[in-house]
Amino acid sequence: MEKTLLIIKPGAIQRELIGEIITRFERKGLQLCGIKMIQLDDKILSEHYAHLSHLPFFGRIKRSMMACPVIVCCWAGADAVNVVRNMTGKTNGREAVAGTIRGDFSVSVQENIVHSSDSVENAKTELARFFRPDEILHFTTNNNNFIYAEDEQISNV
Ligand code: IDP
Ligand code: MG
Repeated sequence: MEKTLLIIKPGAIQRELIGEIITRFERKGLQLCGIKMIQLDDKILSEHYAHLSHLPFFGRIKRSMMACPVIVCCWAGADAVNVVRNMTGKTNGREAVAGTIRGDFSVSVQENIVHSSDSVENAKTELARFFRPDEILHFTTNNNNFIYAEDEQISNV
């Protein structure tokens, strides 16, 4: 099954939204196959947010992500990257649709609760950035026949 990275950002840790966020993905039918709490540093954030390095507030975005530990999760499922991205919502919490995580819990562009990978290729790079291979667990759950039709239970790593 496809895998993607979700980061529960410092704002969500401080606002005690960890359980709420994890519950959403569990209830959707995605499988949690890696999770840990870590303190991010400038080096890993400079890599992770390299596409924003030209912005005048790049330093501020990184400081916000270092304000306290975060939780990094690996979620697996059919089309997991798109499914998680759609459940995340638009970057700007004020524009994100209600029902999405950002639409329900954020009124900010920067303080937008979670990060999720935006493409299958980036998901692979980002998972490798935050997890060692042995921290992603491969195991079967016994409810897959009720979550997917037979032809949807594809193994696309
Ligand atoms: P994404 O998280 O929706 O993929 P990106 O453009 O990749 O959005 O930006 C990464 C993160 O950087 C955002 O989630 C947000 O926290 C922050 N960010 C992006 N653009 C802005 C901005 O214009 N102002 C403040 N923070 C921003
Ligand atoms: Mg992004």
